[in-house]
Amino acid sequence: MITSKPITILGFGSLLVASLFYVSTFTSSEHTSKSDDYNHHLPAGSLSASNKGADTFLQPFKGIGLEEGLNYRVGQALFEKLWVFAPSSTQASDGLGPLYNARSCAQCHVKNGRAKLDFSENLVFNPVGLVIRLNNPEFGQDPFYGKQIQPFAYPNGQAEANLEIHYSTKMVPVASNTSVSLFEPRYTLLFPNNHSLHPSTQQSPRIAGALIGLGLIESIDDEDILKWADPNDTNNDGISGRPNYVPSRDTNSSELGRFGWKSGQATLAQQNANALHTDIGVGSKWFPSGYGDCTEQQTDCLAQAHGNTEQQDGYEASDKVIQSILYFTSMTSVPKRVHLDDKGIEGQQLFSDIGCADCHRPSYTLDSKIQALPVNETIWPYSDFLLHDMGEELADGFIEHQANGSEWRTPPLWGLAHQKQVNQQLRLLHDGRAGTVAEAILWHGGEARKSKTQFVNLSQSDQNHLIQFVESL
Ligand code: HEC
Ligand code: HEC
Ligand SMILES: [Ca+2]
Ligand SMILES: [Ca+2]
Ligand SMILES: [Ca+2]
Repeated sequence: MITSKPITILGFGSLLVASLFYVSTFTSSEHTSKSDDYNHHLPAGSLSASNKGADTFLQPFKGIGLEEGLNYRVGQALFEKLWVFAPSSTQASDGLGPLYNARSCAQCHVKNGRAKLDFSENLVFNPVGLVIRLNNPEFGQDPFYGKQIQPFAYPNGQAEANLEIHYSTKMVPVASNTSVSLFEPRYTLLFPNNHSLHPSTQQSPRIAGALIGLGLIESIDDEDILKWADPNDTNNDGISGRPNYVPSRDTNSSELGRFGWKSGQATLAQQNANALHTDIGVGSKWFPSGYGDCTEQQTDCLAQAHGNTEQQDGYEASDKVIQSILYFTSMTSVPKRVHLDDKGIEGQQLFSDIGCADCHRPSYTLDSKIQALPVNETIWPYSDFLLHDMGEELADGFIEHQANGSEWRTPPLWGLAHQKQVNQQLRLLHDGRAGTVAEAILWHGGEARKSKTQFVNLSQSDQNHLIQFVESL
């Protein structure tokens, strides 16, 4: 829930030592011995990309042709393009808003990585790239504010709301007489006009994630994902991955969701078109309105100009634009992992021993095609793409199709090693509240409580090895 909670201090009072012992292990060592054994240093198989510093997440699959490479860069340009308000002389770029969260995809997915949060003390104000989604069980969305809060508006228009995130600290014990501070967010929406949210509107804060390997995720067979589902926990291990079935505008039926923090979207094409419409305010085939997220009650918003033109098939963005962005998001590769020494390999063993791999499923074997590219690879995303109850502390109370208010999709862990060099920050979990892998683990509850407790009970050096492994992915 998004509510205010008092600061809770657990544990050993003044004996607490803050999280100093998590040494970062992003270096690559030259060990040979055991470390040559590990077989999944190529998360996208032979298609894996190399390390390119801040541009590491902006690389197409390795080995594609020259023309494919050019198409990829055309898609990237559209992903980075700054949209402008209609009407404008450049009809190819107008259609922004009227209400919007950002002017380009890349403003939130920074360098194709995760959004960056700017902290000032324990406060974040109007973060670009962290959105507040809205749902209402009766109306499907908030009757006044729609599907999402937009903090930016048309010229002389009013933002829907400003967002303040306050963090309070709580210490949780790990290992004997050591503890880690967790930062608990509290979300406050400040409405400049007299409208508040409908009393039964649910809110969900979500950070923009890294957009790597998405074409590979899309080409995993439904059956392969579903064979890990165990909705009634018939094998009694306390873990009940559930599929989310979500409406598809492409096939007019329900399909297995796999994108978004609650697996709320089944296909990349629809996810992208939805983002263009809701986040930027640009309509296209599946979301044809040029008014973005304006609702019927927002009459000032509906009185603004839209950018539908013949040149764009009668929409703000033509199918060609959508296809080109789709190409870019489908063809982005996953970088190679950083080298693991023997300690890290022990960490890899612990990752399965204490049950992390029960949800963060290591691998899939693909026999498929992405855009015209044949793909026969074993990939290592470390996710089952299913929903899990993660306990009250992570719960947002937000229902998204079959996902309930405490369920989240297991996020893939690939690319985690490179996150920091892409946007100078590591912000983990659905709202970026965790700044280290240890913090992320300590927030795990619900179905993952058992695994978390086993982590806490490991020796300090085993904890470090496990973290070293996760940070190598
Ligand atoms: C205002 C910030 C913002 C903008 C702008 C934005 N996104 Fe996102 N994006 C998000 C958030 C937040 C999520 C997580 C959504 C969810 O959980 O439902 C997301 C999720 C995604 C995903 C799913 C990723 C996954 O791992 O499942 C894709 C693909 C995506 N966005 C593509 C795009 C494209 C393409 C654009 C531009 C047309 C775009 N986004 C613009 C914030 C943004
Ligand atoms: C019951 C399933 C489950 C188990 C077991 C589990 N996780 Fe997770 N993990 C999740 C889910 C779901 C999330 C996303 C939660 C959220 O964003 O609120 C997550 C998030 C994470 C993240 C943050 C990823 C990101 O992109 O932000 C890390 C790191 C992580 N888990 C590591 C681990 C480790 C290490 C273990 C073992 C100690 C573990 N997990 C056990 C389901 C699980
Ligand atoms: Ca528009
Ligand atoms: Ca809105
Ligand atoms: Ca089970």
